[in-house]
Amino acid sequence: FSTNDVTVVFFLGGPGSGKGTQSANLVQNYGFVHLSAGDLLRAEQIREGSQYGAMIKEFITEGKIVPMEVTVALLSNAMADSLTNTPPPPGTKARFLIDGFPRKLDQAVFFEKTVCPSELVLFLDCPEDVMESRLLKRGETSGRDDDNAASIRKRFRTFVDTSMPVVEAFRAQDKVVTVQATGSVEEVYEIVKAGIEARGV
Ligand code: UP5
Ligand code: MG
Repeated sequence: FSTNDVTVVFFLGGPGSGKGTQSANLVQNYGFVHLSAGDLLRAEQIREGSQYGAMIKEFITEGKIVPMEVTVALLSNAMADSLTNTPPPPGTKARFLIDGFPRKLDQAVFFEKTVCPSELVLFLDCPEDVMESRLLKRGETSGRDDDNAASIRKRFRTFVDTSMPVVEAFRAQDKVVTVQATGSVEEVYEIVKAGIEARGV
């Protein structure tokens, strides 16, 4: 597909900051197609015949970042599938909300060069104690391999060391809308909406 046909918004924030939750609202009200890199990796992990299943499980449990070739291929395939199966109305661009990616500087550079540059970056800012209690609570029922205290610690570490520099790099390009993510789901969404509308995306 051509980059002229799509608008890409990256949705970043620490583990448990609320990216998935807020994405659901954005899909409803702003016509985004939501692509969660983590969801795509988890689907690939359990796909019959995938050569990456064991590797993905290990990386996710350890809170490490899966090699970008795998993630970028999953994302660009999902974008192409969406454009084929549910093309946007004539004369409009498809709008992709890419949740939880890029998590490392080289991924950001590679994706923007080979797939599509981003228009905007939404960043959910949330303290670790809030994220931890959300994730431990979700872990009671989620079945996710990484919703346990040991994996959560590792995910936080990776986020600070490796993923925050991505946010900072986009901030230097004035692409970031930062949203305090500690309020209720509804309160956070109001701030997200205001940020998007202020940028006209
Ligand atoms: N909740 C949400 N908002 C709330 C609020 N305002 N008040 C109270 N509760 C709130 O929310 C988490 C929980 O909090 C839920 O129970 C929710 O109800 C509640 P959610 O919306 O799921 O938060 P989210 O930010 O999406 O958290 P998630 O755990 O999905 O974030 P991660 O970034 O850790 O997970 P992701 O799936 O993106 O990645 C998982 C792993 O995949 C990574 O650690 C990595 O190993 C791998 N990965 C890669 O290698 N590369 C990638 O590009 C992407 C992922
Ligand atoms: Mg998520």
